[in-house]
Amino acid sequence: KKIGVFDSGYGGLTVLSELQRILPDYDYIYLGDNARTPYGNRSFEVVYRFTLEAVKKLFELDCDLVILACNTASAKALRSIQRNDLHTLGMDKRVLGVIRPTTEVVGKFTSSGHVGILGTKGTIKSRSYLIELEKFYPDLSVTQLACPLWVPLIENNMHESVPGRMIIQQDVETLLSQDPSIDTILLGCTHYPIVQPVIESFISPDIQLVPQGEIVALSLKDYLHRHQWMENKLRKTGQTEYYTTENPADFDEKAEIFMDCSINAT
Ligand code: DGN
Repeated sequence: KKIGVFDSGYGGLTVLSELQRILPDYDYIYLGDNARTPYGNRSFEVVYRFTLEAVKKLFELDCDLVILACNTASAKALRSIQRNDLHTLGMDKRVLGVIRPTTEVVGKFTSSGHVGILGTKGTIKSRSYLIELEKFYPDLSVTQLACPLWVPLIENNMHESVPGRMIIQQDVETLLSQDPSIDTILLGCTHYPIVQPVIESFISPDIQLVPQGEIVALSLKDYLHRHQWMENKLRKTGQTEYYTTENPADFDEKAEIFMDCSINAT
């Protein structure tokens, strides 16, 4: 059995890279729903339907464990799939998201106790981070901001252009103006590690940016350690296959923005 990694587009590749680095022995299948990306502005029902289709496809491709490497899908679809669909799709299968593992550790990065969260409109409006953080770190002061233009900028490789940089800087400054005590910014969208160098070029070095890839990979490592029945059935040949719902040649070309290696998608 393989580990499925799903995102609405390319963003989940930043999580996949960290999974491959930290857990290199397992076999992965990446699925990007590039034909219907972005999910950021879509309704709850639509994100749920699309994500469920992706999970079913990954189960058919022999993945018994699927990571929703997309905050929007994790915020809007994960709970419903876990509650309503898993028992019909197979009790021996699991679907995990990226929000819970991130919120479990994010409080450890801050000394001021003031954290900022950047994400898509869907993630921010769902309030999932606020709800989860409240459970783990009730004293944390959390300010969140939606950055609806970032995913299209990144997917079109425009994030380093002058207008791209201006938009990114403006959003980060808006967040910081809402709470100047923020010392930690969570990049709550799997696309955003791509713009980390852009943010670092203008932000104070005292502010820490927290991408999710490594956090999710370490959390999966821990999960597999605690769930040996799942770990035992995972194939370990260190291979990854890539699937897209759009044109595979386009996927291969753009994926290079997100990964160091070149790939060959189906
Ligand atoms: N990468 C997705 C996330 O983490 O929310 C967002 C992609 C999108 O469809 N907007």
